Amino acid sequence: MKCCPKSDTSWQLWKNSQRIDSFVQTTQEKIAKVHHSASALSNPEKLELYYYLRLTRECDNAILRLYKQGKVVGGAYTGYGNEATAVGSAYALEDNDYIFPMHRDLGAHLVKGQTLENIFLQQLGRANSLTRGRDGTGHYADPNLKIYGNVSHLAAMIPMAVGVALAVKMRKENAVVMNYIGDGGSNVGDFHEGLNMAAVMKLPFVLIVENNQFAYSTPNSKQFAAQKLSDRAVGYGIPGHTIDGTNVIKVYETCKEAVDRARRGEGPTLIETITMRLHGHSASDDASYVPPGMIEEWKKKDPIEKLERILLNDRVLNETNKKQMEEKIAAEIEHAIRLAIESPYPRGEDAAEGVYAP
Ligand SMILES: Cc1ncc(C[n+]2csc(CCOP(=O)(O)OP(=O)(O)O)c2C)c(N)n1
Repeated sequence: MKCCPKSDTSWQLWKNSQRIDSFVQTTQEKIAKVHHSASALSNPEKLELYYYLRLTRECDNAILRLYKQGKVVGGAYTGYGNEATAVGSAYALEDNDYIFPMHRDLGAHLVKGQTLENIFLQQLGRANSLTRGRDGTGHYADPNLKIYGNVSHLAAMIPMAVGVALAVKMRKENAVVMNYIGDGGSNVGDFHEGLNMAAVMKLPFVLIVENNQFAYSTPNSKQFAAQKLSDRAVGYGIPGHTIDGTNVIKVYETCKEAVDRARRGEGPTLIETITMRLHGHSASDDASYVPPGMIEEWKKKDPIEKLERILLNDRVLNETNKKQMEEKIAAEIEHAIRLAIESPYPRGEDAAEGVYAP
């Protein structure tokens, strides 16, 4: 979780400027705000989760806007509907833990400490982006933050992430590897090989299966016959959970338990989060294959509105601090986009740089 980030993240800036402590209701809660010590979240931490959910959603909106303006390099993939899974899971991690997110997990990048500047430099394919303009999506690695962005071939990332978990164990690092896969990706052979090895070797590994009902246009019913994807955990001899992936607090609590277990050396956990991909697969997909009414029905469980209702009810959030947060997020995103737009594209003559060994 990021209540005390080491880096000067946008959250820290927002927190400082808005005096988040004034939202803390009681001194007792301040005392309880011990970094990573318990799975029960304090009010400032819940507010922080809300901030990350909103930041993720607004980043996605900005990416879609830039895509429509022809400025995004390649496709645009949002995490609409998956935000609580991405944010709640990454919030359970420490700075020295590793993430291998997939294409719906912008929220996990942000919680892990990725800057908005880097996100937009990457989206706009600029020379000073993490891939030096060679890719426009989350397919990047940032070893400083221990973020290893998704491998395009679905599930190929799982054995890689398990390999890192093996290295962690061999080096006796106090770290956990969290890896994400979709319902579709979970049916690829690498899923079995990776998870089986992690289980047999009791590696510090947590696999999140984001079951958002569709793999591109293929519904769950045409992908697998199991009732729950977490039932597969039995075959590996590890714990498996199926939870509401739109409830960020539930996601955090379940992941925290799994992360703690992995850190104690007790091996991996499989967590299936049930959610819905509220957009098409990418900006060029209108999702017309989704049965009528299904998206509308799931919008009632929007992860952000769900947490917002809780926070308003508990008076952690009010119209004033909500508006302040909205304005701050909008300004931060605008600033990052401006920086990215003013940055140069890579030069043609540098195209082979970093591709071949000297
Ligand atoms: C092995 C493989 N097959 C097909 C693809 C093309 N592809 C990219 S994303 C995607 C859908 C993935 O669905 P899912 O795993 O459920 O994740 P979601 O996009 O729904 O979040 C497909 C088919 C791929 N990248 N890799």
